[in-house]
Amino acid sequence: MIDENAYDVVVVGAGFSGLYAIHRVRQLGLRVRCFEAGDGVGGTWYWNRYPGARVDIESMQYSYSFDDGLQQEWRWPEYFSPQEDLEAYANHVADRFGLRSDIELNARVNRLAFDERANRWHVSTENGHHVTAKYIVAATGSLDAMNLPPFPGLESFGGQWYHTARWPKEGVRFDGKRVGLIGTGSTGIQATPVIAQSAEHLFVFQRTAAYSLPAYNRPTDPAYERAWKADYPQRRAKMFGHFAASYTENDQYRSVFDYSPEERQRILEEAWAARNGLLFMRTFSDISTNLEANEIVAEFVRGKIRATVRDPKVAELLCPTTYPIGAKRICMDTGYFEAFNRDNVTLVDVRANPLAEITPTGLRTTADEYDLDIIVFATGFDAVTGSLTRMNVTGLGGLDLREKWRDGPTTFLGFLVAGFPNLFMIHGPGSPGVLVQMITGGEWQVDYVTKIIEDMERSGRQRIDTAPEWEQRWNVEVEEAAKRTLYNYADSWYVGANIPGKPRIFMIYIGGFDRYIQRCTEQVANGYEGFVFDGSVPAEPR
Ligand code: N01
Repeated sequence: MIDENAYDVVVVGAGFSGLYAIHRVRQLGLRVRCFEAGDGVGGTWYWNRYPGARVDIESMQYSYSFDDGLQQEWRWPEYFSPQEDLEAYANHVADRFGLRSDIELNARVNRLAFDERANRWHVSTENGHHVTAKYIVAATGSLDAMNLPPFPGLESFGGQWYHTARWPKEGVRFDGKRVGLIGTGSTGIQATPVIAQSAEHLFVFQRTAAYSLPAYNRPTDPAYERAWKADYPQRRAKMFGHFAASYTENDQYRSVFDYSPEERQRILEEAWAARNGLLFMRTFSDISTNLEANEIVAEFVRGKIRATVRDPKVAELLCPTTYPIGAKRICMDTGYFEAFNRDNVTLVDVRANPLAEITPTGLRTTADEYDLDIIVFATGFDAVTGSLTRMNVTGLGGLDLREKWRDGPTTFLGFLVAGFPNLFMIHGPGSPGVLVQMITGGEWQVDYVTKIIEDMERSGRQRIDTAPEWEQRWNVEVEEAAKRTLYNYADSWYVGANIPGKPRIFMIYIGGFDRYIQRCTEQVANGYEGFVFDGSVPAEPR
């Protein structure tokens, strides 16, 4: 008799990687069930529906490549899509490929336990589902577990408060309201100008100023769309061979020091006027690797802030000076700095005067009190590991993933954890994750993992694992790649510095998507070197 609750594969999360994983697993003829915490599909683009939410990579690339019919027929109205267009696209994909019948919505996974005698995972959800599966594909997203710092007094607040990553579907009305926004990362920077348009007054509480570049969003030019669609296969192929999984017309750039100061200024001005944020960061080859080169570009960007913000004191406060440009994810905005020229927007420096408590009527810093009707927390995420550890995962011998990662995450090739067999992570720690264009990166990882599943099913294998020596070796590769850059100079979520007590480890492989593909492919081609099947003895790393 068939056990209705026994699946070959459980996919956790119906974001972009999860949706594609369902599709691929089905193509293998295996039984799949996807559990999704939200009441709709889209993952990041389902949850992050705060005002101004928009992707920072052009949508012609930030989209699936696996089906040419899909990429030819879909139309992106804007160059950088707003959240609602990305959510609509995820829904279209779910319908077009008939994925919904395998997705359980409103089902947050709260327990994953490996049964080593049966070689099966037991999966439970908050709303009472209990199933088993041979394999888990954890497509839980790098930026899913929201970070709400424990501000004292929050429960006493008499107004409304929201976290940007759990924004209500019906939206929030700001007109006539005094609003406090805490956090000036990518999210706060996108939300500020939109909230400012309707709020009676907006107070932006800034702890660290951020580098932000103009998005130059615009309606999609039909000629640009035609060019992409005519050339999609070639461009996608280039993306799969590109260090950032992106397509650029010209990646031939040189050191800052190859140019005279006047030439640099001209190049930067041209790039500022013509290139959107992420491309601007590729103006010179050494921006991310040489502090002196970086400072030249950082100072140029500070000059733009000073030229935009009328009040020199506010402008200076908005100038980031404590870390190199690009060492935190660069932000892209539409009118962020301009918003501080409005009479109804006030910047509050909570580095100098930290937030002390939330009060029944607003918020108190060590210097002042602010009466507020609404507080918006744009305070980010327990990134990369949070969505995995929050699921209560136990592997061989009952080992808890939180315990295993107490001193920082360890993985082999960013997708497998020793002692947690048959559990495949997409965009997991040690993978290129958010440092590459994530839809393409996710597609590649899903293809890789499903190929492994296919191989295992064909050869009758029950269990795939790795060994701590191989994790250590991979961690060294991840660390070495990070050391060649300036990323370690910032207290960012990349290193877990935004969560008190989280071990400081660079959690993302920055050696390049192309290099990552090569490394993953060669380990498999070398007879699955570094992997352990059915409890066999692992090979020693060379
Ligand atoms: O989160 P963040 P985010 N008191 O962690 C502040 C992606 N994304 O949601 O820097 C006061 O970057 C914190 O201050 P500090 C993108 O990858 C993409 O903005 O720690 N302030 C910081 O200012 C991005 O990197 C898009 O000193 C506190 C802010 O909150 C990632 O998501 C759009 C505080 C958090 O910034 C995360 O971005 C949006 C405290 N106790 C997001 N705790 C696009 O595609 C935190 N902060 C464009």
